[in-house]
Amino acid sequence: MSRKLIVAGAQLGPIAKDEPRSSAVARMCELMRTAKTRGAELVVFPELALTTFFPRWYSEDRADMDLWFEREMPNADTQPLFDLAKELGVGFHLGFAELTAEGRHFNTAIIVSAEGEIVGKYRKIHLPGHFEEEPWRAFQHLEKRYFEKGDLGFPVYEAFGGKVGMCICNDRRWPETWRMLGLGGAELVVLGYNTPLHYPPAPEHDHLQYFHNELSIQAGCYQNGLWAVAVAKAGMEEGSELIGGSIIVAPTGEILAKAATSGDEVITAEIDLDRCVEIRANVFNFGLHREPQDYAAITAPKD
Ligand code: CDT
Repeated sequence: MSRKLIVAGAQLGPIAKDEPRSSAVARMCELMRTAKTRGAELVVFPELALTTFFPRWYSEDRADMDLWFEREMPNADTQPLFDLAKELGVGFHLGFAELTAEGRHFNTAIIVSAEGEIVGKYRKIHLPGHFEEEPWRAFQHLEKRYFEKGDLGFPVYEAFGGKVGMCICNDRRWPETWRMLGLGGAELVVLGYNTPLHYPPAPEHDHLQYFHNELSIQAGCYQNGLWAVAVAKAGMEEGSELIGGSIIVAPTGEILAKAATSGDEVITAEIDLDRCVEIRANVFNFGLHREPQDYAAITAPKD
């Protein structure tokens, strides 16, 4: 049986601070309809897709930020997306800020089936940025202050006829993320990102933001023999410009589709999950060529 499917990346343009979730969801529903007309079975939305990228603002009392978090999923604001997925028979991946019943805060992503059911969850492990206000920055990046490190590891789920894993934004820069997902058998990795064009600690690298995005994702795909759909929230958002460049990447590392704008845009590609074998049976045959006994430093506790 063929394991080909059409996947879509639904890039979002900026979401204003005062834009209600209902508006963001309406935009996503529109993108999902477009993806469906192109035959997509899975639509990938960005990280923290329901609101503006709120970690750019400091609050001494972190409870002030709870308004950006979802206490339930689905909820009244996101139910239309789940309903449309079911109506169209399209699955999706969505990033959002999660506030649990126990009061824990995570940067979370889910996979939702074509029946509108949540079938997978991931909580971001590599949280970038800083804990305290750093007024010298043009804008803050307070993910370390507002989120707890994810506690689910790097799970891989049976979905869309294959094995699907997730990571979120900064995770994509870490080879350990991809190797954990590859070792877990992932054939497709879906991820969203909010990446400012300006990196305050090393502004001399600003012109490399798109390059580093592609470099990380293409390497992750090739070195683990898997597909990826990586999707931006892009454009000038509350004075901070976020990169676009959403891409669909093959297990060979080749980019098959790429966004051309910094706004709401759908990219699609047909992917064949059986093509993972081209890499996994050859240059990255883990069983034959990996030498984990020589990799101990990778999992040793950090200083
Ligand atoms: N959202 C997110 O993880 N963004 C980071 C920004 C750079 S680190 C401050 C990223 O890795 O793209």
